[in-house]
Amino acid sequence: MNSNVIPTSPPRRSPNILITGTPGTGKTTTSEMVALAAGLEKVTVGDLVKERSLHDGYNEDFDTYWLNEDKVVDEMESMMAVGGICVDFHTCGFFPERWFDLVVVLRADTKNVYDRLEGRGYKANKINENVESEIMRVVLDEALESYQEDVVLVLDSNTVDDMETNVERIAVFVERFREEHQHIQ
Ligand code: DAT
Repeated sequence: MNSNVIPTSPPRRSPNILITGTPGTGKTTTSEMVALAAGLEKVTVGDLVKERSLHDGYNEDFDTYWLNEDKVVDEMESMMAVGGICVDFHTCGFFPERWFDLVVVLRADTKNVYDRLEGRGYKANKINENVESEIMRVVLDEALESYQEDVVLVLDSNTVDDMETNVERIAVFVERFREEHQHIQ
């Protein structure tokens, strides 16, 4: 990010939240709970990429699509302008900074990431790449490089208790944001 440029968010009454983290940290589960608890619309970018072909083909080695970032941003722009969206994706640096009022980075212990991805039937190379990525804080560093520090919230996601506490905390943020922005037409 160019630190001389102050991003301007369009006024919105309801916040946009990004929930990011290494695969297996609990993004999908947490964002579903956040959407329910806080009355946000959930957008799982991985599903959108598949459903609307926002990719440049399939990467057989890693069983995943080659993301076309420009297509994703174009597709999401109009919904993000309205506000009230909870986005879930495992990478975060290519989204426009102005889209998000809160960027949550979920972290989990290596063993949990490993077990969760193994349980999902991922290939060994994909599990190892993600476990290494979690150890190296790849997504966390990307978030800190891409967004203002005070917008980034780093939360542990190891236990069900963690998840419930995280959802509650994010829901409180949403409620406060709405109170503070209720005058916006
Ligand atoms: P992600 O979307 O980051 O890949 P997920 O929400 O699909 O992760 O979670 C993967 C699995 O791990 C799923 O079976 C739910 C479980 N899980 C996630 N976060 C958890 C937590 N904090 N405590 C217990 N289980 C969790």
